[in-house]
Amino acid sequence: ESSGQSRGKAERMFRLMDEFLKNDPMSLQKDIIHHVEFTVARSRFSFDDFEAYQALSHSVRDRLIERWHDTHQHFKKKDPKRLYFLSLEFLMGRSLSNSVINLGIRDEYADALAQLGFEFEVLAEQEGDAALGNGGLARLSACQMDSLATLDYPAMGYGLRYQYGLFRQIIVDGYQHEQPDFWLNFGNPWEIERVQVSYSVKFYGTVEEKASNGVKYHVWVPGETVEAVAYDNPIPGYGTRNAINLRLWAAKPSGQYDLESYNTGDYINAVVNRQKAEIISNVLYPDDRSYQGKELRLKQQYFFVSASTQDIIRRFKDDHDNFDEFPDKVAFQINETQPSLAIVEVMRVLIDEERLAWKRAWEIVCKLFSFTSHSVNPEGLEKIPVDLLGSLLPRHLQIIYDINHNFMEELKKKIGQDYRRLDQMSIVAEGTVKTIRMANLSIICSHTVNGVSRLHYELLKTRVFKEFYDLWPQKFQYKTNGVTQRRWIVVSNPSLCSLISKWLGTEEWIRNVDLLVGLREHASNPVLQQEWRMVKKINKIRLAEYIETLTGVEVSLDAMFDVQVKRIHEYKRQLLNILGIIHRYYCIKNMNESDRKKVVPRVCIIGGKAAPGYEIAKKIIKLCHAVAEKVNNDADVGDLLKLIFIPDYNVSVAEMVIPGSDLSQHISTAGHEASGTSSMKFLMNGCLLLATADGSTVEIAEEVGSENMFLFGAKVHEVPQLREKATSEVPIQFVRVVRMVRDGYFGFKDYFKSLCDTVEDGKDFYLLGSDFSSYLEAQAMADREFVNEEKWTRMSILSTAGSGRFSSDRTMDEYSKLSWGIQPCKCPF
Ligand code: B1H
Repeated sequence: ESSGQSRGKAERMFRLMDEFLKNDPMSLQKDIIHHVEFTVARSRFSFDDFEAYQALSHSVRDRLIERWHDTHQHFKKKDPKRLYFLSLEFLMGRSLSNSVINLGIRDEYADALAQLGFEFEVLAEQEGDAALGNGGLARLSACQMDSLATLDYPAMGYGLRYQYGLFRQIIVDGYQHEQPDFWLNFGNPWEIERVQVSYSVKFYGTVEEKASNGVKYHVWVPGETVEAVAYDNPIPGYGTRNAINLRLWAAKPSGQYDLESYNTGDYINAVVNRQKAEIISNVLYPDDRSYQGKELRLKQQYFFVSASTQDIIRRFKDDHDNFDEFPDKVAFQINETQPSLAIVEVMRVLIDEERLAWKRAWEIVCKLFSFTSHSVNPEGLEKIPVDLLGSLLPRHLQIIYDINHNFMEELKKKIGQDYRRLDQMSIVAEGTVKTIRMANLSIICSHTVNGVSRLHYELLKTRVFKEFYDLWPQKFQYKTNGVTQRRWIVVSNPSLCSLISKWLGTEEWIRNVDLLVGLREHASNPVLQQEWRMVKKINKIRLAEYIETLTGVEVSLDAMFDVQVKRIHEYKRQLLNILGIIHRYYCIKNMNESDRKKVVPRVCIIGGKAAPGYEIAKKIIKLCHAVAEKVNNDADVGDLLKLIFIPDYNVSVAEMVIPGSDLSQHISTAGHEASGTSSMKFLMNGCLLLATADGSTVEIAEEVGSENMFLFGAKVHEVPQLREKATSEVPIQFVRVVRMVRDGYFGFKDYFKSLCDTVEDGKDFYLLGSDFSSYLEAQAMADREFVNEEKWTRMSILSTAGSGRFSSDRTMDEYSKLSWGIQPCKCPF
């Protein structure tokens, strides 16, 4: 074909396409019905809500794909420097509402559905969550993808397509049980399977040294090969045509046949064995922050890193014939240490496959990577046993040793024979089990190391990575985390969204969240206040109905809804919350009738999953249920106090719980929460924060003013001394509530013993006892303010107004300018 002919063909196709995707309600109706009949293959005369949801999603998917193709073409044409965001976890949640809102066609779809006799909200509820992650780190990745798309950054996410996401939590007799999350069983309209985009990933085997023309090189002869197949998930930006890609890899048996076993006649076993390859992407590890040195986990890490690296290098080589420009066109972001083998993999490809000299390859690698740490605990850092790494990835271990050798030599020149320090900074940790320190590898090979809040950055500099900070202060930065206001206000709280737009006179804050400060001047306006309370009421009704269907407990809408939802961890101190509730219960029980009239009614809501092997966290969940059982059925208490545990807390549950809460708790022991991001979502939704000065809350207080929050507890610098103290001054109230649990007041005496032991004087590592008095004071303060409607509402409005800094839009702009060196690349409409 001549170029003229092919252009003619392209134009004709473009015209056909142009007619295809119209967004008026009539066209949308036709389109939905078309998908009912031909995609879902149900009769257009009879389909249920779930089938309607499927058809609707496919119709939306078509529109996503259109923009996603155009964005891809545009990036290819412009060839900007691109960001590749590598993360082993993405907590995307549901896609339908978010997609139609970002595409700007929500109302059109709602109209179209209404005419077909369906309600958009009802269909949206049919969707299950994509829960390919554990908690904050994973949801952060999801928020950041939304911001990157919205801000037109030429970015792409890479991760693993787990067959089973995070376990479902069910509660039986107050105990947590885990069930598999079969999220793909009913199909997933939000992904595009790309069977033709696949790469071989090698494992095990041996390394051979070869030479050509006197130059030595290494050949890795693998013992196993697995195929990585791409599944693309379009991520639409808001108010832009750009839709970027989240590429998740699934493991499939390799296409390379093992002739031997086929020829020996064991055909059935050969096929069955090949199928085992798929195990790699089967299941997400449910423990956040604990490393167990499991081979399968390491295989997952390398599998996704190798496929992504091959994909990135192939894309670069399509348009470039040498690697000189590689660092000008490519930025790698390493989310925590799990993807850090990418560093070694790029090094390996450059020297072994592209045959660059070590020095040249190393220069390139040093310009590519930026690493974000989310950790605060040096003991929690990822360490991979050398034996494990050496058997699974023999060549990588050699390269790590070489990198470490060079680094140690350099370091000796700088600091001399300071063996203690050399030892701490080495990538290889000697000991009974020799291990590779992934954080050291990441820091040494990255040009920037980011913390996730200012406080976290201070801890990285002075404790976690002190030795490295002293060596390379310029590498260390922080980018305070943020969340996307699209999902956390526009999607999850439509009433608040309309109210904000009305009072600001614009919807522009959805793209430029700083405009929320405009609410400040109206914070005392009685009309806004009235409307603001109305919105809160609507959301509380929705939450109360959910609670009632789920637990059978009826809650009063006049009560303060006090919420703590996050993963269950000792450092997050859900136990402090529960002990505070026991104290409140004790007080109510011991009051006379007239004092009871003055009690501010509370609905205490706790939700979150415990890692399956985390015994103490599981006991906290059981304690919550045991206390709830007693309190909720006590006639003396009535509506004054209710305790609700919300099972299976996940992204879609969060979207309902957060808008419906009055107060939220972020009460980690200072210095243990690197950032915390749920606080930001609550803040945006006008919920007041009861919090310790930890991670992001310190910066939140600077934005909204500490007078608009309930802050309490020991400060970071006080924590070490408090721990040192042989016995601290633990208040009588604390001793009493722990005693009640210990003595079996809530039953299960033996079961709760080890839980009570964790907070005994002298062993109370997370300082529940020493923070208890100030916690109760902060709670009492919240009670006092809550009855002052005018003041509470003003504080609530000021919270939303002060939340602008905590948008992931700001975070992504900072990373782009200061760490990645990328610029927006906007696809024309
Ligand atoms: C956070 C993790 C994490 N910090 C390892 N560390 C994991 C580490 O599966 N793993 O191996 C999983 C998760 N996650 C959280 O990151 C912090 O605790 C939060 O404070 C922070 O807000 C969040 C996002 O930065």
